[in-house]
Amino acid sequence: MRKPIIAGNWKMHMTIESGKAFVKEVAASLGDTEVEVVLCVPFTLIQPLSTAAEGTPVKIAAQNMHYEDFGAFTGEVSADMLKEVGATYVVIGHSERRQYFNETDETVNLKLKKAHASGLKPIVCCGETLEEREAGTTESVVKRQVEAAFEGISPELAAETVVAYEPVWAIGTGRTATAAQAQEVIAYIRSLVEAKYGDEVSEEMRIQYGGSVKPDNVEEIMNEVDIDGALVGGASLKPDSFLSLVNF
Ligand code: G2H
Repeated sequence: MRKPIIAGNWKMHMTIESGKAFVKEVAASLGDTEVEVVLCVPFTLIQPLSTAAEGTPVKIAAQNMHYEDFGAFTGEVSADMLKEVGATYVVIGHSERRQYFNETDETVNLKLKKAHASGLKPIVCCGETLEEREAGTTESVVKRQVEAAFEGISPELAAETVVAYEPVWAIGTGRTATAAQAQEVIAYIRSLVEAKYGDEVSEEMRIQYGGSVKPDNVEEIMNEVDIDGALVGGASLKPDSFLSLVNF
């Protein structure tokens, strides 16, 4: 049985004060949730929110990292640095990183290896653009991204990796993939994992859907057999809305 994972991706939003208040409010309402609850926050919020979330089910994630341990990489942050300030998870290869910051399949793979080596739990993103979907290349694009990401990753570490399928055309556009569309691609991703690692790993791996998930569509999405969670941007910025997602 895979534990559902609902992750809020705050992107470049929130402050230390609003973030702390958010964590307090959400944690107070969570109780003994069966869901893994993660907040992917800007770098500057990781330490204060990790402290605020201590003793609660809320886990804090970074939205990016560098794949080297240290060095002359102005503006970058390493996996060990993220661990040091309390991050549990790290998002790798979000489409906005791929689109605006030159993230490639190769850097995604290097980051995935480094995250695991440092004891951070990676959430690896993949997904096709609108042009790619319309050209009928969704599966080949996702296959390329997933195979590149997991190059050289052991079965044990693959099983501990979370994959987020986020079709780029559904991100922040209000245009959600239907639950059936999301299920179709996520089942395909699981089949790729099975082909590479076998049954056990593919059954264990959690795969999220992301792209305009909201309180009114989360249940339908989570009801799909291969979908184990959601990576949510806009609808994760208000405690009420985020709680509705967690309580799908
Ligand atoms: C996709 C998602 C969060 P939104 O980027 O990763 O954002 O829910 O706003 O589409």
